[in-house]
This record gives sequence, structure tokens and C-alpha cells, in this order.
Amino acid sequence: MVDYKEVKFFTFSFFMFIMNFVYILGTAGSGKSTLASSLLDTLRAAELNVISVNLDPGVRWLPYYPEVDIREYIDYDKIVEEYQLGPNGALIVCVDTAVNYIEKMREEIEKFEPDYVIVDTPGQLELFAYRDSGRFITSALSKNNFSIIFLADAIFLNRPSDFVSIMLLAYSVQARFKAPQINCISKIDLLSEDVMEKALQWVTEPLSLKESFFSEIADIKGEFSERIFDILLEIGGPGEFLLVSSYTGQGMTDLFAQLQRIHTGGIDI
Ligand SMILES: Nc1nc2c(ncn2[C@@H]2O[C@H](COP(=O)(O)OP(=O)(O)O)[C@@H](O)[C@H]2O)c(=O)[nH]1
Ligand SMILES: [Mg+2]
Repeated sequence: MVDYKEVKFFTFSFFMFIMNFVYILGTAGSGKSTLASSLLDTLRAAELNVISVNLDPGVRWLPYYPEVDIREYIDYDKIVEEYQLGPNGALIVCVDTAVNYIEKMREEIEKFEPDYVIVDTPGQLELFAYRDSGRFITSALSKNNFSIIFLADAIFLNRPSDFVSIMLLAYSVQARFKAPQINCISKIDLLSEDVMEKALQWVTEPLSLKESFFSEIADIKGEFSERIFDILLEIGGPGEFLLVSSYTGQGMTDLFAQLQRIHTGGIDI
């Protein structure tokens, strides 16, 4: 016989605890922590209950106050000393060690009952995206309810081949995590009007990149980029890119709308 009291309780608790995790990943110095801060402001302005989690054990200063912080569990300086490691080696040990604290961090997060959890990841993309511990932490902490914001610096908009290399990186992150992903180019406030105009064309109409290849010095690398671009198009497209600036707030409304679409509207990945 069905125990309706139990069913009711289950449904109630199910609705109580839908926490949407958003991991911000990207190239070193692309502005992940700054975007985390700006996104927190945007979501809070929309009256959502949002908290932040810092997963960068080596960071000295953050532009936001994280409610949950890996540095409370792991002492980067102590690991450098104890294992006699350089910065990269120590960060690898930190991220691998973080696996042991995921349950505790999850408990801390649950106490806030947030709608959204914005997770800032270590400076170096490869540390998190290309190690098994990073992937494990991502799914275990969020219990598989997560999306990814992939962030790359506006400097990659200088040449079409640079932009293709970022598309490839975005695709490789997508292939690693197999989660809904929003690709963003950061710091667009630094772009000149000319570059901004070209960038807008590239992101809204990826095929326009093909024409730009001709204007780049024809060499073997240019040809290589063009072929990679063709393959990306063939296998379903390089994906959309949003142009954002955490300083001016450009693109933040679009980013928010995409997040809401993924987490509350439901989209196929
Ligand atoms: N001009 C500009 N600079 C930014 C923007 N976002 C971040 N930065 C700067 O880029 C640097 C790296 O930012 P940070 O958030 O620490 O990057 P992370 O290593 O990816 O977390 C800092 O000096 C930031 O002030 C932006 O939207 N515009
Ligand atoms: Mg950072």
C-alpha cells in the first residue's frame, strides 16, 4: 500500500532542494572570479537566493565574499611546504585533496537552500577541466544538476585563427563535462569599435569567419584553423558565444536569460 504521508513528504522535500549549480571555467585570468561577482549581483537583483563557492585553493583575494570556500578546508601554503612543491604541483595536490571535502561542502551549501550556486574554479583551466578529480568534484558537489559557463579573454578576438582555437577549447570542455554550456568572451569593454563590430558578426553569424580567414596571412596554420572550423560546423557547430563585460554589465542580461532557460526552462544538451 502506498504511504501517502511519505509521498507528500518526498515531493515537498524534492521541491525544497532544487539547487542549480553554475561552474565558471575558463582560461587563466579570463575574469572568472570577476564574472562570479557580477553574476551574483545580477541574480540577486532578480531576487533569487544565490550563494557562491570558491574552489580555487590558491587565490589570495576575491572580488566577492564566498559563502563556502575550499580554503577553509585546504591550506595551499602548507601543501607547498609539506610536499616541497611548486605552484602548479601544489594546486594539483589541492584539487585532488578537495575530493575528500565535497560531502562537507555540500552540507554547508544545503543550509542556505539556494536557487543558484555560483562556483568559481581554479585559475588554470586544465587543473580542473582535464583532471578526473575536477570532473568528479563538479558532479558530486552538484549531484549532477549543473551547467557550465566557459569564459575566454577578449584577446582571442584579434584574429580568426585565435577565435577558432577558443572554439576548439570550448568544445573540448563540453566534451569533458557533457553538460549544458554557455560560452562567453569576457572583457569586451576593452575592445575597439572595429574589433567589437567584427566580433559581433563572428558570434552571431559564425560563417562570416570563413571570409575573415582569407584576410589573415595565408599560411599552414591559417589553413589548419579553417579546417578545424569546418569540422566544428559539421559536428553541430562551435556553439554560440556571448560577449560580456563584468565591468560595464554588457551581455549580463543575455547570460542570465540563458541560465534561466537551462535551469528552469529545460533545454536539450
Ligand atoms: N577590463 C576588464 N577587466 C576585467 C574584466 N573582468 C575581469 N577583469 C580583470 O582581469 C583580471 C583577472 O580577473 P579574474 O577575475 O581574477 O580572473 P580569473 O583568474 O579568471 O578568476 C583582473 O585584473 C580583473 O580586474 C572585465 O569585464 N573587463
Ligand atoms: Mg579566479
